[in-house]
Amino acid sequence: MITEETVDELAACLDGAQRAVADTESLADTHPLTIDDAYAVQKALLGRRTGRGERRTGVKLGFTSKAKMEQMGVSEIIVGELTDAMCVADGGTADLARFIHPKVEPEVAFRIARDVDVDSPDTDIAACVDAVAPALEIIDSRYRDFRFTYEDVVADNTSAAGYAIGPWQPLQDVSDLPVRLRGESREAAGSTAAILDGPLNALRALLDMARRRGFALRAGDVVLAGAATAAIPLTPGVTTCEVAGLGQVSVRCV
Ligand code: 0L1
Ligand code: MG
Repeated sequence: MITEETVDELAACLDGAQRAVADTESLADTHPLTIDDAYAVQKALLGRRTGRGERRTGVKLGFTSKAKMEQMGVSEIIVGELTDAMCVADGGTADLARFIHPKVEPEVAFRIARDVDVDSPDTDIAACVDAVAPALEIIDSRYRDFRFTYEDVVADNTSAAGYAIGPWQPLQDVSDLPVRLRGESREAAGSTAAILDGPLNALRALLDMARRRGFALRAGDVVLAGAATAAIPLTPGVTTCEVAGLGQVSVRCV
């Protein structure tokens, strides 16, 4: 385990990169991290954000597709935290100047209805959720050219940079719904089944991670369950995610 001082130093580096909109080198060469180290850096990073007055709004899951897990050589999802500063209203505007090299993913979001007892073996995570919505996630790795190790990306709060949530709908079966992501010049199509064979499985994987990694899941939290297609670059103009039967959400980038 790296020292507390190093945890703070690495969190300051990643925080500085995000705030200065300037990429940084992978940490792997200079600071070989364990996965425990990486989550400690992520926690310190969130502490810096909340210390400046940002409010935590939920969590996001990454590596929820088999293809991405294989590419990274891992077998578990990664979890990052969301804050109100990352939230863009549905139909709202995001300033591209805030980001280094942003990409966007079509996702499904869940809303946690009550505080979750993550340590109880009897907890049924699906029963703690009351709504589901189409969502867009903006990812913006702080590492040069999006080149990172598994530990790097966890330390960097799993590239979390922004999100928008469409109209909340009552919880329903979202295990295999067609998804379309449309930017001004690129688009992608897929299915919610790409998210761990159904986003409810992603919720279950999140509960396991919450137990093992100490994430809180509280009433009102948003959970971004993972991407239904590969990310596309976030570019000027309108980007829309449509999930069949759920609705759509869009952001306009300037
Ligand atoms: O799925 C995701 O939200 C992406 C997680 C981080 C990996 C990346 O930046 O590509
Ligand atoms: Mg994502």
